[in-house]
Amino acid sequence: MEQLKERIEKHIETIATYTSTPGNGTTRLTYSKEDLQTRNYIKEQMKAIGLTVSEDGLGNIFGKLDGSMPDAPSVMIGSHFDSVPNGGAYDGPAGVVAGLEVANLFYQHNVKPSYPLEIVALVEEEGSRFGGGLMGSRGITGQLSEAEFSDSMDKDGISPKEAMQEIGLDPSLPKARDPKTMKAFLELHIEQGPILEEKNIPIGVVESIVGLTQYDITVKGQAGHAGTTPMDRRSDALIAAAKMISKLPDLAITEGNGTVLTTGKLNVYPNGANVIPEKVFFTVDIRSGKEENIQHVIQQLKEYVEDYQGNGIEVDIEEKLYVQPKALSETVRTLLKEQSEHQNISYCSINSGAGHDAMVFSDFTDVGMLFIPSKAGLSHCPEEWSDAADIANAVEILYQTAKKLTKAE
Ligand code: HGY
Ligand code: MN
Ligand code: MN
Repeated sequence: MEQLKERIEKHIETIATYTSTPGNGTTRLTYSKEDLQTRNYIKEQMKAIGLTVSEDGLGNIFGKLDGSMPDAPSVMIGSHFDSVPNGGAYDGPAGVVAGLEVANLFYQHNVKPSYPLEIVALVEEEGSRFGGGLMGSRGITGQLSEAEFSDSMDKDGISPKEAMQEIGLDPSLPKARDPKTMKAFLELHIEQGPILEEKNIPIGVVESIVGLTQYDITVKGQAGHAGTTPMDRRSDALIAAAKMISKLPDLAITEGNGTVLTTGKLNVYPNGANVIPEKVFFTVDIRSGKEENIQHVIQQLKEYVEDYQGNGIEVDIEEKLYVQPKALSETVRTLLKEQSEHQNISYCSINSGAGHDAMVFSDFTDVGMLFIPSKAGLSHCPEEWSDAADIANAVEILYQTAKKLTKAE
């Protein structure tokens, strides 16, 4: 086990160096230089353990170990390798590294699967560069529209296609993968919350994942001189936006049932200290375990937007992502629990307040997800940390589970 822990630490430490903000967390935007460094590392690791490596038209990476049944559906294990701005080293990579190490155990022990094993490294789960998110998994499952692929832009007006070409990838929207080619999708992820650490339990078997939606909101007013424009003759986009934003958290609090709402992005144009703001862009992220709670908050958000139209203020609202709450496969959850018991690793059931690629695959194949503890429950920040020994525990459970699912000898 010690050797496995060391391998995991080396993977995580190496991938963590691929950041555009060294010393201030992990910033690895999709199709950036840091993406390319990570992509090359992952492909190199896949080849070293005998996997056949490929990339699809979005740049998702696949490492395949063929089974004795050539056309049988694959057992897939993986996660994403992009990050939020100034995020942590484990959100995403822990799951990719776990997949690599499960495949390494197949390789080291010369395990021959009947069903193929596929290790996957997914792009743009966070949506930090192009907005929305879960882009790689939605592209594989045919839920990414041509418009979203072609028309999305990053903050510099670069599209996913242009960004892919800049790092030598060949962009094309993949055809929806036939669900019959997927037997299961397994993902290890850090919990990103305090529960497992507070309970001192090393493994969480995920039962369900919250539904989530993200909106881009643009408020347009009229730029003007801060000194010569009387207060009663202004259409100040920032004041309108600020009044709206300040009211939004109460929508989630009033909704209850664990509903949460976050405004994470806010840009002011032209952003001059002596200029009345002409335009403000901000995001609204809404999540809940029950779809009706999400829908009710969306409806009130849209009513607010309507309330602020007029007097020279124009508000535009665009839905960037909508994924319903998901319950994960009972069969796979049971398998994961049985394997945890066989390994004498204590576990508990847990629900996910974060969104994951697993929720996208769960409409197309049996999905199982494991969590490991996050130190102080912190994530999406440089302080994010998890113990490689916990990742090693998860690798052992996923390895045994994958052997069963691939009907390995
Ligand atoms: O936002 C999320 O829940 C995930 O980190 N993309
Ligand atoms: Mn993640
Ligand atoms: Mn994340």
